[in-house]
Amino acid sequence: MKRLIIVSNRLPFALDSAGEDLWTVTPAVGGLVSAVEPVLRDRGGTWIGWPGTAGKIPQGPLAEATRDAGYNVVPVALSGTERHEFYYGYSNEVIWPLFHDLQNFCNFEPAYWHAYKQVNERYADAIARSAQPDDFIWVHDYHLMYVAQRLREQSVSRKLSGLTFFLHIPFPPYDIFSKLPQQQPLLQALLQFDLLGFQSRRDVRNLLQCVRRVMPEAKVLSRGETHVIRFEKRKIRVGHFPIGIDFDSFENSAKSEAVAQSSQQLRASFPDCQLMLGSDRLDYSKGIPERLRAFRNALERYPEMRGHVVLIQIVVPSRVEIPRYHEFKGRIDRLVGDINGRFSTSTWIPVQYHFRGLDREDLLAHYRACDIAFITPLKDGMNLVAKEYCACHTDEDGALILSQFAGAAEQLKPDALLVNPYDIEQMADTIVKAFRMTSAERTGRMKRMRRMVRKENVFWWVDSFLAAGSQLARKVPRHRRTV
Ligand code: GDG
Repeated sequence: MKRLIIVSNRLPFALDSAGEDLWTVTPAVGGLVSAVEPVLRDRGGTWIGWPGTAGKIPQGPLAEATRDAGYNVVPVALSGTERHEFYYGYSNEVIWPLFHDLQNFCNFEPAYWHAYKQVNERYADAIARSAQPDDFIWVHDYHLMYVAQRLREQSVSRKLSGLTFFLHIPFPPYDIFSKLPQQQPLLQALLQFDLLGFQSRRDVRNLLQCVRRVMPEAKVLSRGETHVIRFEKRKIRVGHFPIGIDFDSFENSAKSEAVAQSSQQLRASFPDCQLMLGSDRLDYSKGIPERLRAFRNALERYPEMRGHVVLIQIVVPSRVEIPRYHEFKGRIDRLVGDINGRFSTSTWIPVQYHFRGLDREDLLAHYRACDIAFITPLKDGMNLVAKEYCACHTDEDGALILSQFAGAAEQLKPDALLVNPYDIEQMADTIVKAFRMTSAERTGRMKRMRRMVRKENVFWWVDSFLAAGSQLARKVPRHRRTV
């Protein structure tokens, strides 16, 4: 088995200074960490990333934080300015909104691109220092799309057996991607990897379309679901690898006595009510205002729901340093205030709103207690919350309302209730449909969704990606040229 080297923007925890020589270690929250951490813990290897603190890295606290991790950690140091322009700037004010089709939210500040390249080169240098020829190098996500360019330029990649990349967020269609000032160098950099993995067929389709339009010298060859791009005398494989969750771990924890008790307590706090759950990082791509407006619309148009349904909305603080995120929180606060102000009675408050992360046990208790999950991203690479909700419904009850623009919709669509997050009335009607759904129908749907989530779990995801990566050394089959 090859040694696995994971490279991501951040390490799976953050070191924070709590005074002179005092450091706190906070586990990172988010989809990438939830998916990759159990895998590396299971197989061992190395994780390269930023440890969450600007400037010099405190070696003692870092060693302490990673002593029992089960894998090695290689920190990448970034200055405050680099962090600002690379992370908040290019990654989160250009790529994140653009790749979620929200081009009006982009700030195409030229300095951000220079910082992005420079910081990517820093990560590339860390890879060059840590990797051995036989290692499997797996670079993750939109912050690090330029890393392989540097490794190729320095001919380091020739010594490595395979350089692979997985994009956790969606890849946009050409009409959107073509707004990016750096469309050509960015695509060229992506084509320096040997394997490019995406969450869904939609993303693969979009990437191939962009390559055809922006890089006419590259040839796209496809056979069924296998795609190869020939570029600069190299072959780059492209595929979709829908990310999964550690199903057994969620299921077992959800069955535990502690989670069962918290879940019962939660249910008992809302007698005669169906509980509906939304749980997201604070992000405008997650469709939280649209969800609240749909809930308000349902309460307006279906008065029989008043007093009988509660929306529990958890918003985990994220990227609050970016002004747009701060304003966005204000919007959510006002909508929650409006709904609760208009509809609350002395015995019922329609929206329970938490602006904080819950600990894992509490989160699982919420998954287990809620009759309906209401997940409405405007666009999402996958959306793990949808899968975690299914894994925790060990009673095989529970309805899932899911945006048609979440990557997870491709896998869950026969049994999830799919909605267009821009269609407020359709979402409101779907809430009512889930609210009225018979127990037999919910169970049938939940059973099938759980079967899929259990089978295509995070270990299946890693295995399929590694299997595709290990074919790199072999001869690529002849492909039909597609236009
Ligand atoms: C990116 C892509 C893709 C949520 N609330 C709490 C909490 N969480 C955890 C969930 C879940 C994760 O955060 C969120 O994952 P998502 O997939 O929903 O979203 P992103 O963070 O945007 O992730 C996404 C993912 O990468 C993986 O490829 O699916 O499309 O955007 O695991 O459990 N965790 C804790 N407390 C909370 O309150 N502890």
